[in-house]
Amino acid sequence: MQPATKPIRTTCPYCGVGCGVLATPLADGGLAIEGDPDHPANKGRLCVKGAALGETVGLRGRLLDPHIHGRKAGWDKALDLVAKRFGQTIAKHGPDSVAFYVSGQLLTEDYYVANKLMKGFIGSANIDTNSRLCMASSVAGHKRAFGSDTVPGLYDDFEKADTVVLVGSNLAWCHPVLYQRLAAARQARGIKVIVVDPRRTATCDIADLHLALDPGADAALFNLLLAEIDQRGLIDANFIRNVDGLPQALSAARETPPFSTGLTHADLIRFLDLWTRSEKVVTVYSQGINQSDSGTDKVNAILNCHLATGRIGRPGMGPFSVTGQPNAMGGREVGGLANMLACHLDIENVDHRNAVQTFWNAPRMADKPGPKAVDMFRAVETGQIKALWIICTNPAASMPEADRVDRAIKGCDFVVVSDMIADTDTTRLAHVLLPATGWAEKDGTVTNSERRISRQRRTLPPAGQARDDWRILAQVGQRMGWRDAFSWNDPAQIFAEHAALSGIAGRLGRDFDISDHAEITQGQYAAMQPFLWPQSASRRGGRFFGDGAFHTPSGKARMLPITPRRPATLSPEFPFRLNTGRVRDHWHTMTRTGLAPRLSRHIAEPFLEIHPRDAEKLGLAPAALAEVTNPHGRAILRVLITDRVAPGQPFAPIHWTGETAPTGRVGALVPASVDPLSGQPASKSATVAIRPFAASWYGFAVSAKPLNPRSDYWACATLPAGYQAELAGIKAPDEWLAEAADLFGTDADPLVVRDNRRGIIRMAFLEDARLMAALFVSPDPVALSRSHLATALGGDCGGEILAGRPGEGRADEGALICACFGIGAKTILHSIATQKLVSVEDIGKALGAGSNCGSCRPELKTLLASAMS
Ligand SMILES: Nc1nc2c(c(=O)[nH]1)N[C@H]1C(S)=C(S)[C@@H](COP(=O)(O)OP(=O)(O)OC[C@H]3O[C@@H](n4cnc5c(=O)[nH]c(N)nc54)[C@H](O)[C@@H]3O)O[C@H]1N2
Ligand SMILES: Nc1nc2c(c(=O)[nH]1)N[C@H]1C(S)=C(S)[C@@H](COP(=O)(O)OP(=O)(O)OC[C@H]3O[C@@H](n4cnc5c(=O)[nH]c(N)nc54)[C@H](O)[C@@H]3O)O[C@H]1N2
Ligand code: SF4
Ligand SMILES: [Mo]
Repeated sequence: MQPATKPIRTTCPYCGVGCGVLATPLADGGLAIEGDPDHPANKGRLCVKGAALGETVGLRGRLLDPHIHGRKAGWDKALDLVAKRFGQTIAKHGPDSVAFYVSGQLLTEDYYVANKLMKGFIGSANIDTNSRLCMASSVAGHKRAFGSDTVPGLYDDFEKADTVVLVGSNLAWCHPVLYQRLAAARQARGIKVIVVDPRRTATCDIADLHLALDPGADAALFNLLLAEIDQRGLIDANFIRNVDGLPQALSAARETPPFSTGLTHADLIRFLDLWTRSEKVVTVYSQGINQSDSGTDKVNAILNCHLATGRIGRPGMGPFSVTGQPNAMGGREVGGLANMLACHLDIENVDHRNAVQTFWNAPRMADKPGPKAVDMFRAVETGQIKALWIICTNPAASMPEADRVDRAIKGCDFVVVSDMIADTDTTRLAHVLLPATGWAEKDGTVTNSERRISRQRRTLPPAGQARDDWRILAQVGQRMGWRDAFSWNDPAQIFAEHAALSGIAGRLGRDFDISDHAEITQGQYAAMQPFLWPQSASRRGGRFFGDGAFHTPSGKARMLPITPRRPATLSPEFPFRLNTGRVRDHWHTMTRTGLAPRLSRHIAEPFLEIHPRDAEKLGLAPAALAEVTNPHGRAILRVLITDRVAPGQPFAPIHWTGETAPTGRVGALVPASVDPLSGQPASKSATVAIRPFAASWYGFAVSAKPLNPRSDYWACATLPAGYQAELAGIKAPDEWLAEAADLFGTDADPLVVRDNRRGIIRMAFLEDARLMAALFVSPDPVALSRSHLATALGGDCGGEILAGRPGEGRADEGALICACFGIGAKTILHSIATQKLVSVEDIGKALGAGSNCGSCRPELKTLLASAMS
């Protein structure tokens, strides 16, 4: 396809690495995507999710018009209704009877407007965000230790360090470009990499040491490290003058028994040696730390070690919280959490509050923190919150106790949902549904994990009637009677306002000050280059805290005494601890990555990683289905037997929903137990029971048209030429032909092969000799080449398709490994064997695999190892 215009510099809308993207509009309305060689975060690299962005910008699945009670409506009608219902509810029940639940995937400008509307004009702090499920413990830990929510370091530090410790972070899959930067630097400089994760993840591929500690034992580990730091005389006498709380922190640390982590003595000693002997040490942490009911303590246990040694804010050293969402940081800057104000100001500090009120000329400021996400949905459940606006997040799937949250939203008097996608678990619950512009259509800024602010630029026109989130919010604000305060014409004006407010925050001693941009013009905004905050007359970019100046009232940092706590105890009834997290090629509830066929080829179904010993005990065969239950919910997941997880600690990914696999919603199993300080849920630790799911039949289907599955178990995914579904049921349908007709929405006659003795049925629906749909059913998990059927779909074929494997002369690719070049495991293994390939680089040269985005390099290594063993 010919490019219609020049490339536009923008930013990837997925993870917090914040890679620069060059997007070139194509004549067919699509986008060609490349990494931006000039963006400091990625220097031209992209991972497979970023590289596949062009496949997700079509109109498929998009919400194109406002809807009221399921019927299309004009914008004016929809906005009038939202303003009226919010206004009436506030008039009758007060400002705390309404709430916004927003997202770290909003742009800073959107987020700023939402906050201004709720905290300054509606006059309530009933606004919280999905960052509560993500970064809240890091925020709370930073604030306790530094007096501000500041990430001290830069990505460069990963490359300049001698030792990098990744704690509860699967960087290879979740921050792939940062992982690649680290892997390259490790190769060049011999950096030691330590992974601290109960699970052996793809990230362990570059680990010199993998510490598979007991779940939740992180605070104990870092307490042991702190005691060791002291033992070895490594407390930095100079730096510690800027730190309070050392004696208390040390005495708590000394009480931690040496065998409280589940690690061998030898591994523990290696860790203590590596950490203490490298002055240049970076400790990176993510959801294995944050998503815990003692997440804030875990964060502070890590920060303690860096403060005690003064290893902070200098090149190659420091604690580093990697953020998940593209604008998790921007959300924190605008005060997206219910307990914060804009520009890192504090809602409970009267000077801060007054400064913001004056600046906004706000009629009614919130003066106390609002409820955190879990409590907010409880208030929805009890009816205290009567009108709720959900923007850019899918809480009916992603909140803990997701079924309960789903019921709470269903019971709410008035629910508004702004999303770019029509059908999600949450949009289904809306009274008013508002179409938002998507990534390619939006204009604004985002802040990545290292505090770098980058422009996201409009590359495509809005889909249908979609509007920008900031504009939708401002138009409601205006309709509620605050015309002047919400009268911006473009995001540059909002950015300028935020920058001006940050100057006031800077003068009040806050870290977030970008007042250099307070007078920014539209032209300057259009040309803005990525920059690090702060940007003000007194300070530009760089690292924080190397100088020993902190943002607490005393100016000193605080070490905290940490008493490690264990996660929820198991019971005979619920003897497994379910760990949850992410897979390489999908993003959260898959509303966007689910649209790109190549992103579903890596993993196309919800699964349960379970240790061989557990599987044996439970009678779970490979590829069978397991039923996972607890008092909060139930899930049915494909069994993946592996010693990557420890016995008793199965793992399930979070990406499946009512749209893609209704029994794969693992959020339904996560209890809403939260960290007492941050309110962040313990999403890594659900106690569950597991048993085989009593399927009497299993099926696999492909179809050129969307499928309509209704079986007890199903999981759908997108293919290049249509869709696929895994199916299973407790009781077989009486009539398979009728079942297939329903599933495929067709009354055509299929080719059928039956083996009644083995209970196998195979059907293929052809149209002019082209394969339009096929269904394979068996009493055992269906063994057939899925990639073969997927490739055959839409193409010429005959009855041989019912053999379920490639005919002569056609290779079966096996599971997709390299999504960029579409190369499967079997091809790679074949080439390793026949061409005597011995390294990932060899594979790259021979096949291309792994040489573009590099996301699959850990898996290539595993394939090499398996081929050589
Ligand atoms: N591919 C992909 N990338 C993403 C996302 C995505 O959806 N898909 N989402 C983005 C977002 S919003 C986020 S927040 C990040 C999350 O990025 P990560 O935090 O790296 O990802 P997770 O898979 O949630 O969890 C990380 C690891 O924590 C481990 N863990 C569980 N319990 C413990 C424990 O007690 N201690 C320790 N040390 N580790 C433990 C898990 O085994 C898991 O491997 O990823 C971002 N990037
Ligand atoms: N069990 C378990 N649960 C978890 C986690 C876990 O590890 N385990 N992780 C938690 C974490 S860290 C996170 S961040 C959350 C993520 O959970 P969610 O935020 O619920 O997940 P997303 O799928 O990213 O939802 C984003 C929604 O916004 C829509 N959208 C995309 N762009 C736009 C836009 O520009 N405007 C608007 N209005 N809508 C848009 C998308 O279509 C989608 O419906 O999940 C949390 N839940
Ligand atoms: S690492 Fe991948 S998902 Fe993250 S910002 Fe870069 S391209 Fe996007
Ligand atoms: Mo997240």
